[in-house]
Amino acid sequence: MIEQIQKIKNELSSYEFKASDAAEKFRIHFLGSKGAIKGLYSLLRDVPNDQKKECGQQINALKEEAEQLLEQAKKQTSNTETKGAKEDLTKPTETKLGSHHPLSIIRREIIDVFRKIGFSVSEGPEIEDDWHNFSALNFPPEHPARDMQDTFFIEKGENEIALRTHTSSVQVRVMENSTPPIRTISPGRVYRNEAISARAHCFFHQIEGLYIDEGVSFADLKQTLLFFAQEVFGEKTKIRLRPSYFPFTEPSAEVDVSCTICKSKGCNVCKYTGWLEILGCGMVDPNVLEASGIDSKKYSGFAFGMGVERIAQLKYKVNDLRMYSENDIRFLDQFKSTL
Ligand code: 2NM
Repeated sequence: MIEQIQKIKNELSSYEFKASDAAEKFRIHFLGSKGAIKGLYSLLRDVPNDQKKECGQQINALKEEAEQLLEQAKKQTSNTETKGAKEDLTKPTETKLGSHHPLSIIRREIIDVFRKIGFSVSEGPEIEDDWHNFSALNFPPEHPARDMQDTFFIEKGENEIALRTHTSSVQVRVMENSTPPIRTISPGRVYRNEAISARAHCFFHQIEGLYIDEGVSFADLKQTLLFFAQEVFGEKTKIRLRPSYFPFTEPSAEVDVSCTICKSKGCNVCKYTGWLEILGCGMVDPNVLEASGIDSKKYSGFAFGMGVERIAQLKYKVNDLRMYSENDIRFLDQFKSTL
């Protein structure tokens, strides 16, 4: 008898609950009306009287142990069952939509405006040689932009390599590799060696435009920029051009749009002038055309360049340039677009 009790005791302690119906299987096996423990009680009849008490106590203890195990097993299966119900794997997941970066939205908008009037998009390397970033663009050897203080150099010496300081370098490549008519805009990131503040950063984004054909005039430039300004800032927008200087254009001009914020009445954004500076432009210097293999007697062209951050600042009233590269979700989340 004792041996039999021990056998079932061992079986009980090594029992493994496997499937979800394991508790019921366990109950039938040990505690059922034809189960192992019930069987022990019927054997108790044949046990000699002086051992009956001892055996009975042991069987009772065994039964109690089995009942406890059963309770535990039941709890566990019901736990996993309710857990399973909570995590319905067929339930659609919650999708939180991201948003486009404000600079991407503005870039796309500007590209779309120029696409309407026949401009293509050209891109080029951010790491440039001296020729494409400076020499071909009529920068004299001693020009301050070539200084370490303004440009990030990667290699100095015979063949200087630097991070491009403007996307005009892309347009030199376009001029070298194609024949007019050329109508292209070059969006991209550019680098300047500046201390980072609200108003300056060591990189920013430009979109430069180039139009070369026979008989392209300054009037074509003005009309193109007026179209651009009215598409981006509204049809009532006016532009004005002020004389300026760039190495690669002659004549050169700075372009202002009528203040979109105060409608030219005067506010702190336009510093009470009624005008906002948005880009630089000019007629491509014949030296630049010739350097890229374009006959400057036959062809003329205009070019312009603008900062994407500047346009975004005016459209979104973001006054700290650092916002654009901090990746703060609270900032980025505000620009929802179907771009
Ligand atoms: C500007 C202002 C004026 C410009 C010049 C050229 C090129 F390649 F044709 F020479 N591309 N972009 C240009 C002209 C850029 O940015 C303020």
